[in-house]
Amino acid sequence: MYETITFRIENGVAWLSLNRPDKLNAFTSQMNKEIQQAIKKSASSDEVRAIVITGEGRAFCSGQDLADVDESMNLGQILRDQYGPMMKQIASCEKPIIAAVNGVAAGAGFSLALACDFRLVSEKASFLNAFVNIGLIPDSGNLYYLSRIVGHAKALELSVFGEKVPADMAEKMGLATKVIGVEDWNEQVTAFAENIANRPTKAIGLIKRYLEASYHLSLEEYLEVEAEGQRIAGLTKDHIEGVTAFVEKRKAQFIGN
Ligand code: LHQ
Repeated sequence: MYETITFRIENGVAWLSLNRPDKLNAFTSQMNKEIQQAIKKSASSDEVRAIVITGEGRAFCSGQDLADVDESMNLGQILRDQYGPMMKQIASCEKPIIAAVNGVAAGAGFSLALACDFRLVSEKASFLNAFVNIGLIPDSGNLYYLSRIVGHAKALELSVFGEKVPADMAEKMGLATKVIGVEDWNEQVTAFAENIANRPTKAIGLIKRYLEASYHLSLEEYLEVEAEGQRIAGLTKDHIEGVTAFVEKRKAQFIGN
């Protein structure tokens, strides 16, 4: 069904893998479309409680396929039509999304990793804000997320110099949730994703929503929407289960609702 990605659901986790390894998983409009279809399916499926985005072969994603770009194109329109909707979809998805950065993440591939909620980073991976090297500005939400994650000064530095950031440096900057050795990669990524999938994922979705909202609201407005969020969380079975398990001194069994 998919031509440029692979997609499967296993143990509550949707696994979405970019699948153009010869081009280091560079984005085409087809790939962009398929990623959005897979995220939409994951967001609406009761079977899915966490989503992993990763890449086949030695790269995570090398950004826009440069062989697909020519001078006549309006890059702004490509962003409005293809990349913007994908980034908004990731931000508004009320399920945790993990980027399993198996190799280099460059250009919009870096932006994709930044837009995810967690970044598991292979020790052989790197991040590259490649845009400036071809005379462009970081796009697909890159500056928005990068400055929030690493701070203004580092975001500017990475964007202006366009140099590779290896995994150990990425971890120091706060870009990596965790750096993982090559030999443990599959095992640890699976364990991390399944651990998240077994948490109260409805509450995690609300945490995503309200953390993002906090940047755009006054404290007074924020406290009001937060109260609504807690009202919703308070109605979940997971809330009752969490409190009951605490009182009964046992491990809670969450269902994501
Ligand atoms: C590629 C690519 C690639 C095609 C490697 N495309 N083939 C832009 C415009 C439009 C609107 C929307 O917004 C954007 C956003 C962007 O993403 S702009 C930034 C685009 N990305 C880049 O500028 C990164 C370009 N790639 C690189 O700098 C290097 O390939 C990296 C550092 C990622 C990896 O370097 P190496 O490990 O040395 O691999 P390589 O360069 O030898 O690449 C292997 C193959 O993959 C090679 O093909 P070939 O047929 O010669 O084996 C590359 O041509 C191909 N490839 N990136 N983005």
